[in-house]
Amino acid sequence: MEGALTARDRVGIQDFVLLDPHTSETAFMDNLKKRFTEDLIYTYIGTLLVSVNPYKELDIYNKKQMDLYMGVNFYELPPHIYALADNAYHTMLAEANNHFILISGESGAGKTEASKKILQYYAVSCPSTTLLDTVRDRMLVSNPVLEAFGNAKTLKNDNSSRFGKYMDIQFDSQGDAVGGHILSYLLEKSRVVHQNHGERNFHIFYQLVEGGEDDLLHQLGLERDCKHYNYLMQGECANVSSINDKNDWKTVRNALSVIHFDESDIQYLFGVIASVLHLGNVQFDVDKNNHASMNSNAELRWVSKLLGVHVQVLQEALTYRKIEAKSEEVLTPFTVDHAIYARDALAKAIYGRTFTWLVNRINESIENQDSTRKTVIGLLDIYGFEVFFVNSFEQFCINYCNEKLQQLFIQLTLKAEQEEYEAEGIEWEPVQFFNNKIICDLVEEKHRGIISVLDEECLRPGSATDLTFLEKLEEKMGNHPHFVTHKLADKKTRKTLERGDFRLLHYAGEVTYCVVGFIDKNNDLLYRNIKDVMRQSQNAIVKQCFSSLEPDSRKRPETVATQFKNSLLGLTEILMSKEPWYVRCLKSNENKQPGKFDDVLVRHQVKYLGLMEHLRVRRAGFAYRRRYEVFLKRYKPLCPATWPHWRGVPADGVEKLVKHLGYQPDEYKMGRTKIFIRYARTLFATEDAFEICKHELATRIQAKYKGYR
Ligand code: AOV
Ligand code: MG
Repeated sequence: MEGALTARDRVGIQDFVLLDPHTSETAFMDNLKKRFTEDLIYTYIGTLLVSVNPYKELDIYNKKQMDLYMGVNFYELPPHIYALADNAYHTMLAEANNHFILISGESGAGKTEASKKILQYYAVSCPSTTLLDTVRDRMLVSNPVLEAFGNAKTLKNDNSSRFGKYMDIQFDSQGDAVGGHILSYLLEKSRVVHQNHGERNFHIFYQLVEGGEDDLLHQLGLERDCKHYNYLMQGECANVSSINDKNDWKTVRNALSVIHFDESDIQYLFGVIASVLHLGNVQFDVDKNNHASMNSNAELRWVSKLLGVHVQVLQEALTYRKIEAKSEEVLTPFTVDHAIYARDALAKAIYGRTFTWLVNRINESIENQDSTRKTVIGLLDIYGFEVFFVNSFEQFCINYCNEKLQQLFIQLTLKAEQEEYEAEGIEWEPVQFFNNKIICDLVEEKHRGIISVLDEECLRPGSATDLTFLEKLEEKMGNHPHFVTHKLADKKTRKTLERGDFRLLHYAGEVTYCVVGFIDKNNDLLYRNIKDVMRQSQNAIVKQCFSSLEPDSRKRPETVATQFKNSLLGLTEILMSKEPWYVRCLKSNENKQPGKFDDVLVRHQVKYLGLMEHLRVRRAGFAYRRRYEVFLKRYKPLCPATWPHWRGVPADGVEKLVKHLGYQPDEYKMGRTKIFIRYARTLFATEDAFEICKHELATRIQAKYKGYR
């Protein structure tokens, strides 16, 4: 039919590798958009899955779909997150090794949703025994609990992850999901005491205030209205249309019982949450000596009651600093600013440590007790790259983390490719990537990187300030191509920078960081006497959180940035020991608008995520590779010698098959276990021939059956 659109024209091509070998970025974008318009949000680049956030519910995540994808070859069905999950799973089982799925993309691109879908797929689809169902239930419900405590509304995403999460899902040799383990990374604690306009504190606070039962609120001394609480109102957006705190409260409450929280745990846990809300309302007065003073007011009494510490002791800890001088203890009164600082530091510490406690408790409940060998699939869902109007220490850490993951992606894709060609005895031409190692080094290099400079300033007693930190950076980084400040900039760029800023040219774009608060946040100091008081707490969670071995108090604790750097190093090692799968999430538009595809925004992400380069790498030597058995199984109807059965060695069958199809010698190479096909068009032609053949076969079979009737 002339003029009519074929299905392929309409829905695009489901694997970019099958596009014309000289695919331009424009053709790439056209394909992505075409598919997105048809609600086809997934497209492959080989085995990598590209996902574009549709910002609307699609009817593609249900049991029926899960069943459809179970055990099916990657390319037989439309691209789907289930297909990737299923392939990782079956490869893990077949090869008895560990895998991980790296989900990346900027804030709001769909990482957390993708990771939930994968976990659901494993929990629902894998074989199971009744005994294990409870572990799976617990793994599933750990999600809403951790999201309640670790996610928040930001300007980018109404459910933004404010911590990094790596979850190992453990499988036994039968393929049963038998347990899990979660590692969490740097929670954005500063959010507890401060939120920017249009943002919220962590969800759990609103859930408790909006959804908590009357009795519970009464016991915690809370009013059912967020506007009473300073820590909830700074962003002036307690109510968000996309969030139903009341319902979410029910989900979380129910989940807590599934993971075996008893009534006393619940009391203590929400005692902590409520104590933070009351702390935020504690105010200080100035006395005649310009020192902070306070009456033991109702809010303070609630904090003391909920934390189980004496009110006077608490009051003293919030208004005086205890310094040990020789054998004496000296109490130095705080100014109001200091007292506010100490109060906020306490709120952050209680919340941060409780979050860690919660992760540990969840781990206990999803842990698999038996010691038989297990293989794992690790799911990595971290906070995505983010740029706000004002960016601070938190964005610096988050964006550094994304920089590290991009580096890992680069290393693994190149490494994997090289190793595969080598193992199969195939020669190849490497493709050049933009290597962001230069930016990772700029941030993390020992003695020279930004984190080292920051740590040095944090350790320098007395006169170090955020601005001296900036000066040191200017001295050290000088003419680094990815670093600029007002002082170092040329005339044009200078206009876009304030004096207290430094700008990094990240792989994903420029970010201007305001240095204010870097030193404090990196030090994350909590005065000793406050810690001592918390150690006496009658609230079992708080007591436990503060009693665990404190590092030697004479040694300086590691700074926040250094701890984070080391934990990312640990994560990289964990991941490097496993087989990678990738989901690259793209944000379709900045306004969370359903079905809107912003070309400029998407193109930018395609660029910095290196998708075109990845495509080129996939093609550099050979666009496609398939194990001989798999290739033969699919295409054997195309050759009389292999259809319906090939009884010899699969490689010989494949050789016969491709010769019959007329493959030219330059079009393919026979590796040790796989056939490598150089051009996509070759496979494309084979695929087309297969479609026709399938159709003919089906028609013949139908005709045959008709004959019987
Ligand atoms: P993120 O994890 O990548 O951001 P999310 O996974 O939280 O992003 O997605 C943001 C929002 O986009 C979700 O709350 C959904 O409304 C919508 N969304 C994402 N994926 C889908 C999908 N497959 N189908 C329908 N809607 C979707 V961040 O945690 O901020 O880096 O730090
Ligand atoms: Mg997220």
